[in-house]
Amino acid sequence: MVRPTATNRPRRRAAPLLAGTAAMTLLLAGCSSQAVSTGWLPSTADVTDRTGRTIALWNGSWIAALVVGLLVWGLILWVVVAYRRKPDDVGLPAQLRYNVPLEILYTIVPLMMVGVLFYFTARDQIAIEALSDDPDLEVNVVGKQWAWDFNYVTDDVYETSTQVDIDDDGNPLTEIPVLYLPVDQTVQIRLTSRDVIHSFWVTGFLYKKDMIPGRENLMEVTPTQEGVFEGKCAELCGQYHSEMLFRVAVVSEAEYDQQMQALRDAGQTGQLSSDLDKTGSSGIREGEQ
Ligand SMILES: [Cu+2]
Repeated sequence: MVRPTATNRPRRRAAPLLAGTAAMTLLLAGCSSQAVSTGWLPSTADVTDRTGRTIALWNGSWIAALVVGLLVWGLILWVVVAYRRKPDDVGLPAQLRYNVPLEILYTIVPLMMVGVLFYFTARDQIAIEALSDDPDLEVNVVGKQWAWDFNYVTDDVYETSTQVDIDDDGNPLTEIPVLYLPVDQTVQIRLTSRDVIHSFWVTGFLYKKDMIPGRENLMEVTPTQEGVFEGKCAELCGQYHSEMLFRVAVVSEAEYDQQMQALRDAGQTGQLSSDLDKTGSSGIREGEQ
């Protein structure tokens, strides 16, 4: 048998290391600084008045988790190496139990970690969920299987929609309903449902909230960047849940006014009643009045 020589041994060990380094370099090269700074979330800090806070909380939690992870992995590696079995060891090593300082340490440290995560989460949640007394605009978004109605409360007009048809590749075949919001204005969104539980989710806003039948959930946001943002239902609500799509268009005040006028011109004034069922007809059957 030929024993490995001193020269070929390190090379064999270096091969997986080199492959690992190459893979890591490729992976990191694919990350733009933008992706890193937003923690790979589908948004940036200037989309609404609240996205920056959400991104900071997300990144902070990851950094804290990584620091704890590195510490734990380091300690594991250290004990594996430092306390490995020596050739002249016999029997079991000395067994350690009822070490009170150690037990206090591993009870208190996790409690402190939970406390830190809880503090920052509660602080940001309170700020994100805050409602103002006089928002610039009120909108009532109604979820229904499997589409959306938008009641522009302040402007007293409405928009209604039916389910979006999607082909096998996920491309929309019919028009996706659009909720228009004016930039830099605080909008209070009142969320309701006509049938089952849905969830109003604007991915770019990094914000979503359930729509529960018989209840009104409130959320408030000030969009600070013009653009079109994808929205979807985030609560499995039946067969065509995946086709329950919408878009939020954040536009200038002039364009917003134009859109409201277009709805007025189309005769869509007033508000859609919450008594309507999902087909858009009155929930009251004939003869029941
Ligand atoms: Cu839904």
